[in-house]
Amino acid sequence: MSSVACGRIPDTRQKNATPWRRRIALVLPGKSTLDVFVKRVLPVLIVWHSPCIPYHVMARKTVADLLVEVLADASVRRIYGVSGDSLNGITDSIRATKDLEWIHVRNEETAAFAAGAEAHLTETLAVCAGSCGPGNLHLINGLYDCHRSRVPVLAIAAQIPSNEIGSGYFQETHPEHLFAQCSHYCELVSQPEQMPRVLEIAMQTALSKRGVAVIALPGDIALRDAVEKAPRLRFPQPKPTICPSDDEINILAELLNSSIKITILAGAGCAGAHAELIGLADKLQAPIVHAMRGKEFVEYDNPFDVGMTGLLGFSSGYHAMMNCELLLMIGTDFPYQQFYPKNATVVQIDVRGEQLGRRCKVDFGFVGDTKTTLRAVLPKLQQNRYGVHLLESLDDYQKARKGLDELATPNSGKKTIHPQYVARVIDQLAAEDAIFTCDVGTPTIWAARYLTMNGKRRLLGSFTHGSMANALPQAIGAQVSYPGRQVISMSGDGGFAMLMGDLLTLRQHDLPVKLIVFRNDSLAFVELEMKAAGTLDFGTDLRNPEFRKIADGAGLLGLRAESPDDVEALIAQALKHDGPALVEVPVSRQELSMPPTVTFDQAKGFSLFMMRAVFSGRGDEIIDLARVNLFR
Ligand SMILES: Cc1cc2nc3c(=O)[nH]c(=O)nc-3n(C[C@H](O)[C@H](O)[C@H](O)COP(=O)(O)OP(=O)(O)OC[C@H]3O[C@@H](n4cnc5c(N)ncnc54)[C@H](O)[C@@H]3O)c2cc1C
Ligand SMILES: Cc1ncc(C[n+]2csc(CCOP(=O)(O)OP(=O)(O)O)c2C)c(N)n1
Ligand SMILES: [Mg+2]
Repeated sequence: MSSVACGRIPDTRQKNATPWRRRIALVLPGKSTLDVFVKRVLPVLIVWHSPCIPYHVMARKTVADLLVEVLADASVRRIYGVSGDSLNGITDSIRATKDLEWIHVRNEETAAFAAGAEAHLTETLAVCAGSCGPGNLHLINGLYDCHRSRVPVLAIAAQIPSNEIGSGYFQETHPEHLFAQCSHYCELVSQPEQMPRVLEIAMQTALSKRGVAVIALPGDIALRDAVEKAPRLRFPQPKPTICPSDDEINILAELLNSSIKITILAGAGCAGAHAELIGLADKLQAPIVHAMRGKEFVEYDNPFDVGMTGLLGFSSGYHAMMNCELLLMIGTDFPYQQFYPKNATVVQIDVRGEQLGRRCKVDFGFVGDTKTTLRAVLPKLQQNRYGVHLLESLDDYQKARKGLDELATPNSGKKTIHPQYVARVIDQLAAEDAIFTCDVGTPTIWAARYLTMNGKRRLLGSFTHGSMANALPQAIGAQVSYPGRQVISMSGDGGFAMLMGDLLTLRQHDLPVKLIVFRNDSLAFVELEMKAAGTLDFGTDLRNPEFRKIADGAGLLGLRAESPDDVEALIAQALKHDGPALVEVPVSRQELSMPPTVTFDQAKGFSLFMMRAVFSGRGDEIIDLARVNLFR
């Protein structure tokens, strides 16, 4: 088979080396006249004479070309990944097109998190890729996050040469098994005839089931001639509305009309239904508690907001749920059973039937999307005239809010920088439409408590999967998707260091992400858990470098706060900086993030910790803990 005959007609006006010319170069190396003729003259002749060349000679399209075309046709704009031999066919096709961008990151885990962030923010399919074996294994943790957060992501897991599968070949793994748990669909493409059908099924599955789909594609198959020549599916993404039946809506209305102390627990499933949610709370005179992933959609412009519940929550959120007669869960999968009321009637609305009753005993479950369901039930509701429960909850909220605000003080003139203050400054200085990401660890607490949402701002974390090191990669995906918006990563020093290599990606792609590193020289969240469990903290110390200098070396603006009085000016400087910037803020390590109620077990844990600490000669730490939290 001649490479010339099969080569795609090169676009000589485009980038230097087309796949076609490179293939010829591989066959005829050297700098001979013939080489010059083949490389420079022949392509031009072929383009000139292309109308005369039979279709099968001029229009060779590889499986990889087709893959790229299908993705571009479905409005995918980029693929995040790290290249590798088994991916060469795909990256080569991307190189030759203007429709798809290759976002080269330093670790495939970053690629998956970044694609997840893009999918979350844009609500469209995002794509990541890894080369065979270790390359795509690195994707897995990020893909778990995407899958569990229900964002549509396609992963391309390149595979070893198809004729070697099953031989224990170099880098051999079995992606169909490896990705099975973190995807709705995972298939090997072993024949060109499967394309683009398998790819399209994968894309459709990721979008309609919301989650991850994976195609495993051996490098040699990617380079084979495509059989089908074009995408098969050309329709806009369906957006069905789902409403409970009329009978069910009547039952729902009756339940709500016959209760007076109602609390709403609203989650991420309330996105796009803000007006309906507020209208409902008004009719029912119901306080609204939000679950963490619902914060960005529920908290803003909300006179019924009483904060979050859970270990990181507000006491007001906790009490509003515990004191109600009827708890109405809407679009939430809030996971912690101990924070649900034991004696209230529980009614749940969720678009997925399988979610009903997953977290607590549910008395009535309704399958419907929030907007459609609330629109259907609202006209059937009577105005609740009993406002006491709402007023009490709002009053509680004000007190809880005040308590938390008092912890976010600058501590001016002193040395200790409180992380709450740093979060408050970020909130105050950030743009109207900033996108925040927060690392798992204490940054999640500070984001939950101190960032103000307004309907335009966005907040991403690894809230469901709970993986460290999410904030920087998600910030990369956010900034790539929205180059004009301010993107701020609230990073822990542990989380940041875990995927720190991708600091380099900010310069590589000129992404003006702002990283605020909460440097407490520890895995502080875990220390807190250890204290609460009554064990001595162990394995949580971090001997950190100066992150500012690392940032500097990576070509970012690197800043470091030395005292509370530096914080505001430095964060402002970073936010104004025209490029990526990192602000390292040494924050106190022993900030307690007290849960809304301290359970007996937790209280016992703390005292046990203190006793053990004294016995082990670490009483100084308790004094430190007390000084930071009790006497400030
Ligand atoms: C360190 C750490 C600590 C945490 N502590 C807390 C805490 O104290 N408090 C807290 O709240 N969270 C906390 N979280 C987050 C927590 O783990 C959950 O991820 C979060 O509570 C879930 O929020 P959600 O219910 O809004 O979102 P999800 O879990 O995503 O649930 C959304 C639900 O809405 C449904 N849905 C989607 N679309 C629609 C629609 N259109 N109509 C109807 N239904 C729809 C989905 O099927 C799903 O059931 C913590 C996370 C971390 C990492
Ligand atoms: C990949 C991964 N490893 C370990 C954990 C357990 N874990 C949860 S929070 C945390 C500490 C995070 O430390 P850091 O980023 O420094 O934040 P801090 O809590 O200190 O502010 C750890 C180790 C995890 N969630 N994910
Ligand atoms: Mg830390």
